[in-house]
Amino acid sequence: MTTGIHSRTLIAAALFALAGAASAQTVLKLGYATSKESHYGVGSAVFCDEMEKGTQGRYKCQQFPNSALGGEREQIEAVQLGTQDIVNTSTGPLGNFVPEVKVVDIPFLFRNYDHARKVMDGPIGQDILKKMQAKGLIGLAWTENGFRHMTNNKHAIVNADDARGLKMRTMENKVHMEGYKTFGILPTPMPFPELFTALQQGTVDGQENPIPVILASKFSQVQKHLSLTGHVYSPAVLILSPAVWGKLSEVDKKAFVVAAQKGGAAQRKKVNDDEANGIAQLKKDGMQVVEQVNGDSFRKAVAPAYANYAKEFGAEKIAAIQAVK
Ligand code: EAX
Repeated sequence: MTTGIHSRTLIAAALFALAGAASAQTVLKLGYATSKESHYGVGSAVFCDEMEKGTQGRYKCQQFPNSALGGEREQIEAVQLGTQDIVNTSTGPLGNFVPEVKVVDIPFLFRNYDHARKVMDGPIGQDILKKMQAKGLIGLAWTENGFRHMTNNKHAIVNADDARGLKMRTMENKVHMEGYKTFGILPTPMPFPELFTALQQGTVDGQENPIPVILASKFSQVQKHLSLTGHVYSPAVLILSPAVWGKLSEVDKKAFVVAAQKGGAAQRKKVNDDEANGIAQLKKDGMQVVEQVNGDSFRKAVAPAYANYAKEFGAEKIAAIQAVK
């Protein structure tokens, strides 16, 4: 009798353990700079859904929008350390971790969205994604932040000369800062979470960001002028911690990558929508918008910086990116 009860207890315990294993779910912390409704939020939501489905619910996300886990540099650091699992981040501070990324941050390198997306999805972009691994970061897929435009509180910017002397917040990105100096801008690097207050208090005259960020962060409340300078493309990327990646089966690894690619596609689609509808909204919100910027004046100003870029990244590399049709 005693043995009977004992074995029944064992069987029950074994069944309980099995059920536990089947329903075990790992919750991964995913952070990004802007709101849940923004392009980052849309892309992250699709990634999370697809990742959960693709792993039959073994993995799911807990999302931390609005820089709740810190600035992008801090979040990349945390993912590298494994204290955060995933970040959907612009390449802004990423070149400080993975130098190979920096080449895609060169101003006026990409002609338009089509060109930029082709490069990121092609061999050059995919090669950069793989390079992250050696630095303790798993680049799952490129997402997107968008072409950056200037806003400020002083005056309209039509020509590069109009930007001269403006104190502008930039990302913590040397490639940008070097380029922007050729416009006469005084670049002031600052983490994104400090930006709204800095604009509000006039610590800086302006900033530059894609339309989806300007919209989501309500910069129209603290900035009068917007110029569609499109002076640089801002890629973004879903990065996973190697601590998580190392535990995934080959099948789950594939599911994460496919989910990230779908997230990236959704994020780009939201960027398209914001580009199409956002400018009208920002005008409604009171911004003065210069749509016809003298792009040639900016390209001419930045040309001398290309000599340094060529020295740092190789003229062939830059030419190879420009040559993508
Ligand atoms: O990634 O820091 C920035 O200006 C970024 O464009 C923004 O946080 C979204």
